[in-house]
Amino acid sequence: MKTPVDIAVTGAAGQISYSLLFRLAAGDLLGPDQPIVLRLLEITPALEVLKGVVMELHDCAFPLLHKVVITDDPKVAFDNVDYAFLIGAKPRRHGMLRSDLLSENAEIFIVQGRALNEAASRNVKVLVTGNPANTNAYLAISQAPDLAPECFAAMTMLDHTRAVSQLAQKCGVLTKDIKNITVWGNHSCMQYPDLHHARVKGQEALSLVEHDWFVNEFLPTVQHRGTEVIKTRGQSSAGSAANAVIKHMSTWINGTDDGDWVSMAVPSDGSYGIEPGLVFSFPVTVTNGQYNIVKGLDLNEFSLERLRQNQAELIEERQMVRHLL
Ligand code: NAX
Repeated sequence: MKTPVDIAVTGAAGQISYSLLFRLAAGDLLGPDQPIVLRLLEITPALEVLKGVVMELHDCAFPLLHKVVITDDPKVAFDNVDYAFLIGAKPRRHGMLRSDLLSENAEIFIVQGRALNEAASRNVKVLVTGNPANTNAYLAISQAPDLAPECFAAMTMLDHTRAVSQLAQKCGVLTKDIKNITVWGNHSCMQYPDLHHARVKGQEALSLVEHDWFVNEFLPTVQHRGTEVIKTRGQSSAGSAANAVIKHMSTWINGTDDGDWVSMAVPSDGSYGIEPGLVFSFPVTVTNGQYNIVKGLDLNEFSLERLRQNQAELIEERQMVRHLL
């Protein structure tokens, strides 16, 4: 029997977690012979609801679920964890300014960055999903000097899988036939889902679809998909977000397929002119549990302009929370 692995999930009583926790306990991330301990973090008023979720987890009698810890203390949640899913964040309330939303969430990720620095395994993989995900990840990294910045990433995998699915539907192929799509930049409506290097069954995607479709349908559809889901379902994406959380982390652990890459928001190393340290979504490959930004892709002026817009938005977000550091 393998030693159980500790996994932290924040915002554990929220809707994404309601899908994610059952998949983690079923072995969807670490496989059918790896026992786990779930360490679940919530704010104090949500602990009662979280107890109900834990009752359901126990009711499933998952053989791999060795223990569940629930807490409102980040240091307890992150104690010696190998994987941390930072999902909990405050939603935007009616009439709230973007700068207020950024500040309120910044405080959460500053506290959690410090707690990770103190308590987590030195090889922890931290995936930030709570919005604004890129800036929250940037803040957590800034508070965790004893952890390598490469221990952190923010999630643009849902944008990536949305883009893959839209292109597959347009071309009448399966999603497995699509390779080398990139979502660049910020996990916001500014994001740039890029088809210039994408391939469909080995053929260049942009030779198979009209340029007008790429610019005027594909781009806005992927950029605004989250809003469309809220309009249609009445609630924000949860099942698809949990799926993207699992896909991001399992790719980070197991590696990318030969000849393909995925999109992850990671600290920039200066590639493509993006300011070093800014958490920016790039095409990445993963080997031996380490992500590497794909270098040297040719970007035309259309693409470069969109990268610059994303960089400007992320610098503005950082500016709005800098006083808290
Ligand atoms: P919910 O509002 O259902 O759940 C959030 C949970 O976080 C709540 O239970 C709340 O009590 C908890 N929470 C708040 N502050 C906390 C703190 N300091 N410590 C621990 N827990 C805390 O939201 P849900 O639909 O689950 O979405 C969670 C976050 O993911 C949101 O910020 C959302 O915007 C973001 N998303 C990010 C996506 C991405 O691709 N990066 C896609 C999906 C999602 O929209």
